[in-house]
Amino acid sequence: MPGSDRPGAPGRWRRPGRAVLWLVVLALSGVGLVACGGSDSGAGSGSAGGGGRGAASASPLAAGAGTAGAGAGQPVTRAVVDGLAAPWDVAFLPSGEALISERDSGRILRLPAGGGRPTVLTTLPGVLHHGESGLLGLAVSPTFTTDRYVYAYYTTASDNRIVRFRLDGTRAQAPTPILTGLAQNVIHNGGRIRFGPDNLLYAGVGDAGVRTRAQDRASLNGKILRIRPDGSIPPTNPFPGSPIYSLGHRNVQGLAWDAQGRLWASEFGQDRFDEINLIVPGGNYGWPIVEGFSDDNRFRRPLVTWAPSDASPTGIAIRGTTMYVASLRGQRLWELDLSGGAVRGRPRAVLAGTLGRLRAAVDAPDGSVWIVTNNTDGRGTPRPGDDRIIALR
Ligand SMILES: [Ca+2]
Repeated sequence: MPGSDRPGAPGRWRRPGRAVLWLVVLALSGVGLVACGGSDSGAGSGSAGGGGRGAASASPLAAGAGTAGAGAGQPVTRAVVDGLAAPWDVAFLPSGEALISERDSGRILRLPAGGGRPTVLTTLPGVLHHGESGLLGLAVSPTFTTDRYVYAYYTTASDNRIVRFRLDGTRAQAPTPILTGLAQNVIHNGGRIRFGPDNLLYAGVGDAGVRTRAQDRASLNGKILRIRPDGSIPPTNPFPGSPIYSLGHRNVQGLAWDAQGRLWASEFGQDRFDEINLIVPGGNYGWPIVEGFSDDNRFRRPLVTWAPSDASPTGIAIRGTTMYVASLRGQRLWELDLSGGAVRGRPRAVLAGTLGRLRAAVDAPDGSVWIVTNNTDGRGTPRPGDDRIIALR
């Protein structure tokens, strides 16, 4: 794959003209558009440049409104848990219990298999929450039954870091850092961590507000990283001696693999184009030289883009041939059809106007996809019961 050119032939979702058309279609359809530029907070600068953005509309959407090919109803959902405080990520233990990170408190909650009330497993030491930072991603070792390791990505006063700790019975042991020194800021901290099918740990790391870092191979910011479970560098990484797996990223908060073992990532745009990318080792995804589509062959093109007001995509999950994209400002779940190996047709919006901001989509062991809301972090409008997790069947 490293020698290949672009992922797939040009198609309707790979052309800027189509993307602009798409914005216009959404604007005309009255989809809730709020003009403000692109951190994950939705509290951005409101800079100009995004065509097709109009006034806000709070009206709920029918499933798929504004999308071609709509017509199916809302998905069947089941309430899993509510009353959470700024939840950010979920990881499952082999027992079926779920671990939930709380961004601001630094707590990891433990939810019984099948539901019930969560208990506090541990509070990670030194977590600093400011702006978008704090306790972010979680991952459970793919060999947990033998090593008992849980992984977390969080912000401290001096850095963003990845730690791991052993979970012995109901007790969390003291965490050990495995990767430290990632620049942190109030914005663009990345933070999603996931184990790949190669049993290596991948991390989306934001540019932390300094855009030039994304093209700088001496910086680990603005990258997707890949490390061994102990933090060491795999000899098969694309740049010898470096944890960098791909570069040119602004703020990646979604990582998922398809049935073919290919890595997909979501990325927040500045104020023009959010992106879904197919990630290849050593690939350069353009930021900050290019946002969205470009004819510059140094950079890989996204397979899907949105205006940040329609998406601001964070966590993603893939189940079968469907990708689920949790959207913050877009306040909806986007579904992408990956059958055929690329993105087929247009993304379809579901759950729009029903749950508010969405922070994570997680593939659950029971075959459902868990969706984590994000309305209690100071940027959203909490509803009764927020924040919550629902299961999508
Ligand atoms: Ca890009």
